[in-house]
Amino acid sequence: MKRALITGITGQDGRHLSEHLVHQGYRVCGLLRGQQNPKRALVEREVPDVELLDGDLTDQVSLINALQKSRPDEVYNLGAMSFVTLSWKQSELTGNVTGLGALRMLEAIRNVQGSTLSGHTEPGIKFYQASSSEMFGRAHEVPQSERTLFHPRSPYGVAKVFAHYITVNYRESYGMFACSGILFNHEGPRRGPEFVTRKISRSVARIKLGLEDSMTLGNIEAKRDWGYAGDYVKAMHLMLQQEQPDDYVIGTGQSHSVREFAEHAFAHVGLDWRKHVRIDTDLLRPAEVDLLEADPSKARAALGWAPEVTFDDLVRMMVDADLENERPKA
Ligand code: NAP
Ligand code: G4F
Repeated sequence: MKRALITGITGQDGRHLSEHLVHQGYRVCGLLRGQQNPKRALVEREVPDVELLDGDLTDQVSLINALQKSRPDEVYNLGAMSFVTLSWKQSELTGNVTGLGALRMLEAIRNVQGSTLSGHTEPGIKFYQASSSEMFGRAHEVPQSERTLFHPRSPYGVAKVFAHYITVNYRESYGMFACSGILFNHEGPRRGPEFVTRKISRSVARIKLGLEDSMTLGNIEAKRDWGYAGDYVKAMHLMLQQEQPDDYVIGTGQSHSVREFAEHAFAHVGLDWRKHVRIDTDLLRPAEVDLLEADPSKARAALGWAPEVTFDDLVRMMVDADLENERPKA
């Protein structure tokens, strides 16, 4: 039985990935932070087979302990402060968790494998780093591939660039089996309500049910390459099953604006978005990422990976799930 340790187990991807790995026959451990983490119950309910271990990406000893307890074949580092807007307000903490957290985990792996600073690590524990299309930021070309220059536009993006390159560096310096998945936006009913897709699907449901009348948005012209999280975690797993470690762009290859997402979501319940959406300039970001669109051809060719859920399916899935969540219980 293979074993995996996942950081960020309480997040959208952690819950999808742990489900996928349990289904593949893995024994899965998840790193849980804090003494009263309110999401513990959610993970226990959704993925009861996962064993939760205490730890925090800002505390290296806790990472070493978690590795010693779980003895994983594969580590998936999904833990991060992942909300871009918050990264301007808590930039130092973002750098510490999202950037240095990856370095701490890589060093913890070297520590438990008994390697020295100058020595090469046996490619024992395989490592996956959750890199992000946010690293492309003010994108130098469209679409973006593994060869596109990075130009991050937020403290979050900058922290992810550090985590990405330290992963590449540990692969090159110590021979570690370390991969980065450069994932474009992926969503679904488990998406946090602070992100724009879920904010829209939730508001659409509440407006349809008569619980609210309107919602606010910031920059509705921003374009993203949106896919379904359940599809994307399969690519993470596939990367660690290859002969050689490498980095891969994961996305659909199609982009849509926030405006289009809202249009589709309101239309799905028979409403006109223009009657319910107000623009709030306070929601604009200090520096915006205007257009992200993936070139996932390397992942298609090398991993045999392709997304299954279309943009239209994704919007419908999220709105339908929120109609169910928001419907007053009898
Ligand atoms: P998410 O739902 O925001 O989950 C983030 C996870 O990180 C949570 O489990 C959170 O735990 C954990 N975390 C936060 N601070 C931590 C700390 N100090 N120590 C340990 N864990 C900590 O994010 P997601 O959407 O699942 O994304 C997973 C990863 O992929 C993240 O690294 C994200 O940056 C990256 N990514 C996401 C996307 C996307 O579109 N979803 C695209 C590219 C890359 P708590 O619940 O305790 O806060
Ligand atoms: O949904 P968002 O907050 O996601 P963003 O910034 O693209 O980041 C997400 O995807 C990244 C991958 O590229 C991940 F690495 C990251 O962790 C996260 O998962 O915003 C999407 C777009 C932005 O351009 C934003 O300005 O939507 C625009 N937007 C317009 N109104 C809004 C809103 N975003 C939010 N969150 N809330 C609004 O009201």
